[in-house]
Amino acid sequence: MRAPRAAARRPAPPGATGSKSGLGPVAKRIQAGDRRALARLISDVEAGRPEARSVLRELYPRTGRAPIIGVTGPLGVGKSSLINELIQLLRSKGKKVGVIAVDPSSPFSGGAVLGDRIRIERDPDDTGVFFRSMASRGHAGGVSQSTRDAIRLLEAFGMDVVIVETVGSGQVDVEIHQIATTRVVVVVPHLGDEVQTLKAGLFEIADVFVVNKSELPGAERAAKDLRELASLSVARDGWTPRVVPTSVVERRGTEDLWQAILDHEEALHQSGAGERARRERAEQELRELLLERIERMAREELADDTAWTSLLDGVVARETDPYTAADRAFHELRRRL
Ligand SMILES: Nc1nc2c(ncn2[C@@H]2O[C@H](COP(=O)(O)OP(=O)(O)OP(=O)(O)O)[C@@H](O)[C@H]2O)c(=O)[nH]1
Ligand SMILES: [Mg+2]
Repeated sequence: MRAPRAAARRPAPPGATGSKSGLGPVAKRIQAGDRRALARLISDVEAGRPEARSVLRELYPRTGRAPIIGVTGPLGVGKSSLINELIQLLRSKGKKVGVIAVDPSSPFSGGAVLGDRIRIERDPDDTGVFFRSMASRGHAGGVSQSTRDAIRLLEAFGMDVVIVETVGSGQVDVEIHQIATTRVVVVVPHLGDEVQTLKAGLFEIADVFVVNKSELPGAERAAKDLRELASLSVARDGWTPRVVPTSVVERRGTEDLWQAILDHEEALHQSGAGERARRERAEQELRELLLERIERMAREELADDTAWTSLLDGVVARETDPYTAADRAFHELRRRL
C-alpha cells in the first residue's frame, strides 16, 4: 500500500477555513468555477494526494444533489457519441454537464469525439461542459473512490448533471455503475453474445437500455428482445428497465433517452428507493474507506515484524499451515490495536 506522498508539486493549502463561506482557498476556487483548479484537483484525487482530501471534506456538504448517470456497454457501441448528443441537449436546456470517461478507448479530445463517421464539434469555450478521462489503473485509493471524488468536485464546480462512461467489460464497470443514480447500458442491434453478457452482469443493474445504431437492421428485434427480458426481470421498487432506441447518425432518440433518465430519477424519488440507494452507496463507500485504512494499518504493523517473519518461516518450512498462521497473526494484531 502506498505511503502518503509528500506534497511535492505545490505547497499544500491546508484546509484553511475560517472565511465567511467556511471554505478554504482551493474549495472556493472550485465553487467559483475555476477550471484549472478543478482539473488540478482531479489529478490530485487520482494520485491520492492528501491535500485533495481536505478540499473534499470541505465541499462534501455541498454535493450529492445532481443526477449521476452511468453509461456503459461493449466497446464501440456509441457511448461517447450518445453522451455528446446528451450534452448538446442538456446545454440547450441550460444545464451544465460534467463527463468522466473511465479507460476511454476512443478518447474525448478537445471537446470532440473522433469517430470515423461522426465528428461532433462543440464550442471549446463553453464553460458549461467539463470532460475528464481517467485510467482505471494507478489510482491510489482505487478507481471507485477516485470516481466518487471527481464526481463531487464536478458537482461542487456547479455541474447539474454528471455522466460517467465506462466500457462494459468487467468488475470496474459494475463498481462504477453502482456509484450512479441512473444506470444506462448501451447495446447495438444483433446482440448475440452480448445478451449473455448482459444477463451475466450488467443486466441486473441497468435502469435504461439504449439500442444505439438503431438505423441498422435488426434494431426493432433487439429492442423487443430487451423489453421482454426487462419485463421478465423483477421490477425493482416499481421500476421496470426502459428500452430506448437511438441513432446518432440520424440524430434520433436522445430526447427519449433523457426523458427515460428523468422518469427513473423521479421514480427513485417517489418510491423512496433513491433514499435507500443513497444510504447503500454511503455505506459502501464508508466500508471501502475503512477497509483501506485497516489494510494499511495491518501492513505497516507487520512490516519488519519478527513474529510475522517467523510465522512466515514456519509456513514455508511446512511446520505451520497458513490457516493457523493467519489466525495467529490476526489475534496478535487485534491484541496490539
Ligand atoms: N451507424 C452508426 N454508427 C454510430 C452511431 N453512434 C456512433 N456510431 C459510430 O460508432 C463508432 C464508435 O462510437 P463511440 O461513440 O466512440 O463508441 P463508444 O461506445 O464510446 O466506444 P468505446 O469508448 O471505444 O467503447 C464510431 O465510429 C461512431 O461514429 C449510430 O447511431 N449509428
Ligand atoms: Mg467511448
